[in-house]
Amino acid sequence: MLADNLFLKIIDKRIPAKIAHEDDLCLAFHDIMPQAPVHVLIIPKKVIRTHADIAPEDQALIGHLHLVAAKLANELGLVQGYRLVINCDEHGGQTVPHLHMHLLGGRDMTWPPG
Ligand code: IU
Repeated sequence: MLADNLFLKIIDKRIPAKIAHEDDLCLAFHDIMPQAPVHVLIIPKKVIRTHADIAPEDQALIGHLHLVAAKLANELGLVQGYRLVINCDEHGGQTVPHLHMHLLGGRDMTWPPG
């Protein structure tokens, strides 16, 4: 899975990314094709292909991703709010097969999503 290898390469620093946060469990970096003034991807270092593959033992890890998202939203000045998105598989529009949370902010979002 080439695209999966690509996020792993970002984790391993084999390809560069604009990193917003890193700790033992996750990495957050600015999306290369931002869909909002702030568009950060938060990814677990553990390989989890998609949302449907999250296992009971990942519960704390997934909670951690949310805490990091809230911290980043605060640090990046998203005082008027933000949107978190996790795309799952084909109907969800997932293109990279490594679980990732989009943190989007800096503009009004529309609903329903496309
Ligand atoms: P999706 O939910 O799988 O569609 O999101 C994948 C995102 O990864 C998408 O917003 C891409 O712009 C982004 N991305 C990236 O930031 N850097 C890359 O090298 C690749 C994709 I490939």
